[in-house]
Amino acid sequence: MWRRLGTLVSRPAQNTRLCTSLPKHCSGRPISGGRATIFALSSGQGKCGVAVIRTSGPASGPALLGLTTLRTLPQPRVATLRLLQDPGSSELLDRGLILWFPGPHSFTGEDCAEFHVHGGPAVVSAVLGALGSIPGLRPAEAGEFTKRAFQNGKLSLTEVEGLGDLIHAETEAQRRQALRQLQGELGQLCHGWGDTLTTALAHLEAYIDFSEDDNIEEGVLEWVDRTVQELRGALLAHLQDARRGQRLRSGAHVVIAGPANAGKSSLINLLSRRPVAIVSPEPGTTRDVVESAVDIGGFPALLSDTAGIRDSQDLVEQEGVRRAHDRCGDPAVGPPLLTRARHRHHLQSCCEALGRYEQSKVRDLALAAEELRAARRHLGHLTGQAGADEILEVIFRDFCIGK
Ligand SMILES: Nc1nc2c(ncn2[C@@H]2O[C@H](COP(=O)(O)OP(=O)(O)OP(=O)(O)O)[C@@H](O)[C@H]2O)c(=O)[nH]1
Ligand SMILES: [Mg+2]
Repeated sequence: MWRRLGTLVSRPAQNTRLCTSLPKHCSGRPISGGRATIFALSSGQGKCGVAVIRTSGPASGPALLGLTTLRTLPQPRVATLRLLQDPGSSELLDRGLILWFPGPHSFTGEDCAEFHVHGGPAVVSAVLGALGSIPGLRPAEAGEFTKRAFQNGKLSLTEVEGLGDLIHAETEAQRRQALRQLQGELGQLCHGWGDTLTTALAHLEAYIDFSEDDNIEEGVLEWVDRTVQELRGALLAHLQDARRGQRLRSGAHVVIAGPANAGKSSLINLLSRRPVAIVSPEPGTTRDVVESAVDIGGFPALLSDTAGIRDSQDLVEQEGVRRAHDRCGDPAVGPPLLTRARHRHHLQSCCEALGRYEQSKVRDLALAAEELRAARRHLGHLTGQAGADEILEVIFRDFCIGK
């Protein structure tokens, strides 16, 4: 919502999907039956001091050699200043830093190369064109670098989401929250819960299989019950966070409403630190809803100034008052925020399965064990261990090309 509704604040360039045109000679065929090697401009678009172009895949090494006059690959992870040339025509393209990251010690886990070139559009376009002329290389799709990092086990799904949020973070608090998620805090918590469930399930299955032979320690079932109860309590406590994480990520929408001439526009101007709405001693000044995205102590908020609520004969003002009533609305109504509602959904489903365990254990232990398995599957979906393809597609679609 923050990103979509923040109309009065200039949006950072990283939201823009980069439209890199396909180089003429781009074959995009993977070499030797392997995976295609992808390339893209990974830094922002437009004129700048330095632009970073990177590749990922098996042809990264040949690409690095092709664009430089090197005979052997440079030392891994050490920047080297080289002249860059077109591998076909040998025309000089630029002078820049090159970096070689052999897999698996790279962002994607594959062989990766980076070209730090001068950030002029012609330079970037020439280097991209040269890369596209190398067999096995093709332009990356949006989010493809991150997708490969996930597929190669370099990032969990919640870390991927954290990375996406970090790229889009506009305030300090959003940056901190995203970084925590990127560092894997949520994923680790879920892994811990998953491990607890696995242990409980193993004990329960052992009880089901061996208890009749008296080969099982006493109190196993009680231990499983207690563990499940504690886990359910921990999950419920986590769910009762008043959606703080989601709200921080998307920003709060605050409507400034009240009687005419109360000083609403003066307030939005003060909080925005600029004159977004007209202030005058005349009641009925504001007619249209005026929006301003602000950063209040690191927390994002979208403020809406509205027409003063009063009975008016003026038709234009009547429409303004009607619109003021519409933005106040019912805060409980409206579409849920899909991507991070995902976390809540899986935790909720996990809790429900644990609740059903409680009910079924008195009747049928095998059924109860099945509920523990279902609970564990939901946690797996959250971190991407049990990946649903359509969810992955939604998450990676939010990324820019080159990320
Ligand atoms: N004394 C005083 N005057 C204020 C204060 N805030 C605003 N005003 C004045 O009150 C008048 C109305 O202010 P606005 O900010 O335009 O009020 P509003 O609620 O947006 O008015 P409408 O859009 O007409 O509903 C202006 O002359 C302001 O200078 C305040 O805190 N103290
Ligand atoms: Mg006003």
